[in-house]
Amino acid sequence: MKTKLLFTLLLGGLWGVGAGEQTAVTANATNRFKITGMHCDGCAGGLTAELKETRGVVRAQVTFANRLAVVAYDTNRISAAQLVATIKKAGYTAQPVRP
Ligand SMILES: [Cu+2]
Repeated sequence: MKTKLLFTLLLGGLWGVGAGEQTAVTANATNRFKITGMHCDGCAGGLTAELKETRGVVRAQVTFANRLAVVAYDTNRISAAQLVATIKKAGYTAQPVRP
């Protein structure tokens, strides 16, 4: 009984996530930002998490080794300038890297 309930919740959760992704945010742009102010991998991990929680961001990967943030996002929900502002709010400086 308990197992069945758990299974149902799990299935519902998975389905919910899938459905949400289909209707919600679609990445139509990817930008790279040079980040200054990071001191370690922890900073990069924290900033990655921060970006992933930001509305309109679909994928984010910040690496400390090359001080780079790669962000895939939905331009209907967030702009490159807003991404820079988000990174600044997290305590770092971001400069867009021209491809
Ligand atoms: Cu750090």
